[in-house]
Amino acid sequence: MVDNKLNRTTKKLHKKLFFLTKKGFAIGQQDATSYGINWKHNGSEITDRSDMKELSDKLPAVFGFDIGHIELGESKNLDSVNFNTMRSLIIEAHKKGGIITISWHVNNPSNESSSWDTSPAVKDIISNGILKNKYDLWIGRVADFLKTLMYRGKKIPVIFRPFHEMNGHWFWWGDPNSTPEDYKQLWVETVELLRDEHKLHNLLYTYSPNLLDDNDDYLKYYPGDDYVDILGIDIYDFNNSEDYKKSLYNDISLLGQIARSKNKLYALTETGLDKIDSENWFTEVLYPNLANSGISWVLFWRNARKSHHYIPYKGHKNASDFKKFANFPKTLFLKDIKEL
Ligand code: BMA
Repeated sequence: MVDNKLNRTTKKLHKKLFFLTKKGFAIGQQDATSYGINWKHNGSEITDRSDMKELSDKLPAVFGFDIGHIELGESKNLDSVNFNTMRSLIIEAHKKGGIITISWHVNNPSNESSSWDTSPAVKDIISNGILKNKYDLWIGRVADFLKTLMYRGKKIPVIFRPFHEMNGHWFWWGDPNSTPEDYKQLWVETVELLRDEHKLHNLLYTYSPNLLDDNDDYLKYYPGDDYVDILGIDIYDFNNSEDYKKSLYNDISLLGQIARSKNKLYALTETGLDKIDSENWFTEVLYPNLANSGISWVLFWRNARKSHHYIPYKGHKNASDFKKFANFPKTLFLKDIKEL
């Protein structure tokens, strides 16, 4: 484990994530309770509305959030979710027995543009570079938020997944905008700030590259066994189910081999087919590749709007396929993981 002072509830979550793979894999969605198609949480009352629940009568087991823009001291994240609402939703999900995972679409510290601004920055943060003071301030704001995620006097376990898809070519922290060595150093310094300086002992650190191209090496940016708790991968279907199935099969098999050799957990940390136009996608494309894969969870991306969503909503033409998937033996929702 990255943190030998991990709190008890986080250790328990880590065990549970191993244990649940004996039954199946947990189902998650990004921003599942923050908003959906044509609705948004109003922030004042606690509700557990979720497109997934409206459709299948089941809440997800894994609740994904993103803290992009917390570093700027803003009140809302990059997708307009208010951080106070996010905190309440995290506490509520944890209280119900849910698993929390947080990604961080952090802005580029060199010019404060978005994560997708590829101006070089990593080399100027690490080893006391010129952006180090700003980065320390930003990590301080991340830590301040994470410290407020408390339930019954204890810090809520969080699966933290920073600097993802580093082998894609779109983020400032990834290829070709940072060398693997610099990326690893940034990761290590980030862990040390959160764990040692800010004394956060409720985080499981997850490394998650994007799907592997032919020449990609899963471990190219891997900061080392002492700095990663969970191995992840993000794989999307871009309307070519044959390619997607191949990637799922090949990449998750490899991920499983690597993870098992290191005795670590592994997960499909982001996936989906935007708008789900193809029939039987959940039951025929996705499920057969995940059923015996050994992953702890799968996280579908967000239901932002009719032109960008990953779970069918009520009345969607492929709604019944998701309902069928939700009743398959290995898909584990909130109720299923609570009973474990
Ligand atoms: C992307 C899209 C964007 C969003 C970003 C962070 O995949 O969904 O609209 O801003 O994730 O959530």
